[in-house]
Formats: sequence, C-alpha cells, structure tokens
Amino acid sequence: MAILPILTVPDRRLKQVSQPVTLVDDAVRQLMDDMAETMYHAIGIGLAAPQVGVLRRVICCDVTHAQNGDEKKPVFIANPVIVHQEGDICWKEGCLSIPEYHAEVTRYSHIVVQGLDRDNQPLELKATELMAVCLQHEIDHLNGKLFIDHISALKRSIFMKKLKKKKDEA
Ligand code: GNR
Ligand code: NI
Repeated sequence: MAILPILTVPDRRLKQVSQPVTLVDDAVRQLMDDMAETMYHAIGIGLAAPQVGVLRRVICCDVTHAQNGDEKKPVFIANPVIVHQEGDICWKEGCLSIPEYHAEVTRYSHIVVQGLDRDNQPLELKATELMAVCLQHEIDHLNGKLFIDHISALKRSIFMKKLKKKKDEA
C-alpha cells in the first residue's frame, strides 16, 4: 500500500475523461488499495483515480469512517454507472483536489450505481444522502468534472479569482 500524491486544480489531468478498466486484476486492486490509503490519510470520504493521476474509471468511497473512528469500510467501484436517479439533495461540498474551498451543490438524492467490485464481480449499490452525493462527485471526476462546474458562473468566477491570488502569492 502507498499514499499517493493528490493532484490539485488547475492540473489538466483533472479535466480529462478517464478510460474504463477491462478487468479488475491485481494491478487495479493495487490501485484501489493505494487510493483507499491515500483517501484515509487525506481524511477524505471519497477519491477517484484521476485525482492520483491515473486516468482509469475507478472510485473509492467511505462515508462512515468519519463517524465510526477506526472502522474502515471502503467501497470500491470500477466502471461505475448510475442506472437510476431521483430526488434532489443540496450539500456543501469540498474536494481534495480543490483545497480550502466549499460550495453548495444540488445533486440526485437517491441513486443506483452499477459497476465491478474489487473482485471483478458485478456490483449494484443503492445510495442516498451523503453516500449518493459522494458517488456522484467521484463519478464526475471520471468525466473530468469538478464540483465547481456545478456552481453558478458568478461563484465560479469568485473562486477563480481566489485561485489566481493564491498562485500569485506563491
Ligand atoms: O472528502 C471529501 N468530502 C466531500 C464532502 C462533500 C461532498 C463530496 C466530498 S468528496 C471529498 C473527497 C474528494 O475530493 N473526492 O473526490
Ligand atoms: Ni473530489
């Protein structure tokens, strides 16, 4: 297992569309385990492979860890697809690739996701609330989309100004 560096905006790899995996083999399992270790180390509730520079459709989530302390129950999904979606939920989101910025995003409140699990077996997952938010946020990463792409143009332009100021100061 290894803690991998997490890419941050404006890294161009975060805007790319990731490629499906053909098979969850040992190499993909290794990636999944490294992603989980990286996610827990960064105190995140989810992570997508492109955030560690791997343009493959692999995500990891654990929304329970923050509440349960030690108990780690990572959910890994390769090639995740939302097959059902309904309802609205608004959540104040953050992203490990966008440090020090949070904004409210409206997403589906109830989703069903299909994909492949860590053992290359078909998986179907029903999710609501924070888990639904997290899965949609991670699947967005696989399509080169960030939560700032969901906020208003005005809020985004304020964010871009803050980002430029940080860059100029560095
Ligand atoms: O750690 C994270 N917290 C979070 C909070 C609200 C909505 C989405 C997230 S995901 C984020 C980790 C991350 O950047 N995953 O891509
Ligand atoms: Ni993110």
